[in-house]
Amino acid sequence: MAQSTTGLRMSAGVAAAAVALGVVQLTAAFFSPAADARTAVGTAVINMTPGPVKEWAIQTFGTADKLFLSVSVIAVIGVLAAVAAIWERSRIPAGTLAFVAAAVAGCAAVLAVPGARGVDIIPTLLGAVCGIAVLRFLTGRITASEATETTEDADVDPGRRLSLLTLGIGGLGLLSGVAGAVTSRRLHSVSGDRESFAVPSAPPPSPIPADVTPQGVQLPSFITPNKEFYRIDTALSVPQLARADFRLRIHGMVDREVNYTFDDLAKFAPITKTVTLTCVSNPVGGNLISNATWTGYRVADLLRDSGIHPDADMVLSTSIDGFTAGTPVEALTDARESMLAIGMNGVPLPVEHGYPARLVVPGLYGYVSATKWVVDLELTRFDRAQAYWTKLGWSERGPIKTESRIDVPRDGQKVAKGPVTFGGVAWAQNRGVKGVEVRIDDGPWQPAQLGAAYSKDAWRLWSFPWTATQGGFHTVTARATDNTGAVQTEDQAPPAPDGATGWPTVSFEVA
Ligand SMILES: Nc1nc2c(c(=O)[nH]1)N[C@H]1C(S)=C(S)[C@@H](COP(=O)(O)O)O[C@H]1N2
Ligand SMILES: [Mo]
Repeated sequence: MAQSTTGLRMSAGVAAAAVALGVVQLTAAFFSPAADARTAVGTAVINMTPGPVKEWAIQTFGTADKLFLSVSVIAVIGVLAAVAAIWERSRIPAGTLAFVAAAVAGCAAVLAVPGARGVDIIPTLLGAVCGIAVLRFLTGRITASEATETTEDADVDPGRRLSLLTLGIGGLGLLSGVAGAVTSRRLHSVSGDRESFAVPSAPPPSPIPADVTPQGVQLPSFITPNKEFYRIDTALSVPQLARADFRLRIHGMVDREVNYTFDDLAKFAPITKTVTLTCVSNPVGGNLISNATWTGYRVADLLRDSGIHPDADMVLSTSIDGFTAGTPVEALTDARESMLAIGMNGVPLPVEHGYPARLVVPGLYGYVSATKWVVDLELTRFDRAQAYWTKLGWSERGPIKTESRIDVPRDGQKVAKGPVTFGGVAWAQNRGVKGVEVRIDDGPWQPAQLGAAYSKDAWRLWSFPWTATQGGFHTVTARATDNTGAVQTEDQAPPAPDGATGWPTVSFEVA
């Protein structure tokens, strides 16, 4: 019989954990977002995960990395609770102690959230108390059933009754968790705030000519629709920062500290620019790259009144959730017109892309420049401050490398004999793409046809008409040249520490 009660005890642990998490989630809805221990713990896990593992998660799961993390965290908690519950006895309450330890960890994670206050641990404490109560109640009943079992008087199987009770309690925990998540989304969401915001009209950008897109091949659209724009960040739940609560503090190595409210920004002249963002984690051939038309203000204008000290060489930007990026002062103030963006493709920034404001710096990978939900710009020096990814071993400087990608054909695609058009994209932000060359098998490099160059900060679409004559397997390879004359390097490098390199190659079969 010992075996079956072990199973029961494990289920009791899982049910107790479900109740604990459910109570936390439900009560946290009525506190500040920091009180959400599930998110706080997940964020702590992200922060403590070694760099290479994070990199692997981004590479493997891309935009779904957070779902993977949430599921893993919940699975780990469930397994720990199940195992701990096996050892819960009245003399040595190991399960209870495990719950207490989890509560301590949860409180620590909550208090580590930027802006958290002492009261924000109340939901975690409540959850722990309820979880422990359920654990003791259920394990107590299980122990009692073991004792009565020998009498064999039961007309109803006590194990079955206990299983149903456990299932019911666990289900209640799950329900309150879902209710809590839904409620907190309702209470904290800024989507209404966002919808009521009219992006200021800036001088319109020059219209995008039809010939930015090569004919005869299905390529990504020149402007990426907001919904398809890649998303990478460390935020487990998307920060909800209303315009009324937004402050941008400029401080550090400046003569005058400045604090802007969102409304203060309106005194600056808005601009519109089309800029391609790229993630340093993008492998050769990857899709962590997208192009949008941004509306916002020149960072140079925002910095102008603060009196930057001449020896400051870095702006450490911080988001409301504590992410940081270190950007050269020069990149933020030179002619490339780096922006504090508030609009994306004609609408307010989507919440997951940084509403109400983010940085957009042409020519630098996102990890050193593109801070979303940005609230703080500190003028400092590269030899004094380190940003989030730099602490994890990534390069402190992150200029985007001259790269290209083959979109057509897909790897392994079958191509019919006769004429076919291949194609892809190429980018070298802040320099511009001058040319793309293509090679079939080990043949000579041949110039691709280029879509019109719209701006040096936007990617360029390219196509390559070709006639397939020889059956069998072939490869196609591409390389870009930027406006400085630099040719995309053949040397293969992984994304860490400063961006992947190598020529993209795709295999296809002529049938
Ligand atoms: N607040 C915050 N901003 C951030 C990040 C982050 O983790 N948190 N990630 C950066 C990275 S690594 C990239 S590549 C870009 C991606 O911007 P997107 O999600 O709008 O495409 O955001 C940058 N800004
Ligand atoms: Mo990134």
